[in-house]
Amino acid sequence: MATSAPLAHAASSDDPITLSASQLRTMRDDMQRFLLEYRFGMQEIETKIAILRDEFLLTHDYNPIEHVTSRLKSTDSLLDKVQRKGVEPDFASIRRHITDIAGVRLTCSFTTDVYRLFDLLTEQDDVRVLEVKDYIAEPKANGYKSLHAILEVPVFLSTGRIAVPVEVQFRTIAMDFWASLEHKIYYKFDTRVPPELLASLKDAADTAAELDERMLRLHRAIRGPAPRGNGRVVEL
Ligand code: 0O2
Repeated sequence: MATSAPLAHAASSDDPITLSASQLRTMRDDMQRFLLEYRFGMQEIETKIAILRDEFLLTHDYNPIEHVTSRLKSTDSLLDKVQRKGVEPDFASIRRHITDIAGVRLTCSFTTDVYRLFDLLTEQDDVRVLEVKDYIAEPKANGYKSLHAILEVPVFLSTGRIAVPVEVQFRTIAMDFWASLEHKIYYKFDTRVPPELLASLKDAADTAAELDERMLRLHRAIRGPAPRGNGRVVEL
């Protein structure tokens, strides 16, 4: 695939253009191949998480992961973002500027597990951390909490090694519950959410954070200190 091949004019111009069936097929194939690389990157991260979960369960009789979901951005949503961010509509520019084409969301019971999993993944020597946004330490104004990381992993293709960025979101069950409801409300009101609902959502985020703290205290009372992935012992 030509890495700087333009994505026709779909994302940059409103001018009507005429494409032959074979040009359209080539564009579709290029896009599928481009997205496939991200699917492979996502699978690499999923495998790393599955290994950590299984090994943790076996070694420590404890599973720090509640559930894992993954998604590849749809072509429509990718092109929307390309346009919104003013990115040049060619594969090389998209690769450089859009880093959440592949996304993995990892939900844990406790905030301590969120950071433990973050450490265990980012300490692996084939993982490169491109960016970290800690919305748990510094929640967004609306109450959103999650730890975001863009992790670059190697993928080995028949043509050689490529590095693929994957956005990994780490959060607790309570944070996840809140975020999925907030997401639905945001879409239902087409981003114009009534102020009283926004206030109520913020209030719910505070309640969720309080629940996280209380559950963690209870968990610590039951289990006591727990081993960290690298053998160090941390207070849970
Ligand atoms: P989707 O469909 O979940 O992928 P970016 O636009 O990504 O370049 P941004 O917004 O600074 O830049 O990135 P950030 O802060 O890392 O957030 C990216 C993703 O985090 C979002 O992806 C959401 O999944 C989630 N997120 C961030 N803020 C909020 C929030 O206030 N509420 C909820 N519910 N989720 C949030 P997308 O692309 O919006 O959607």
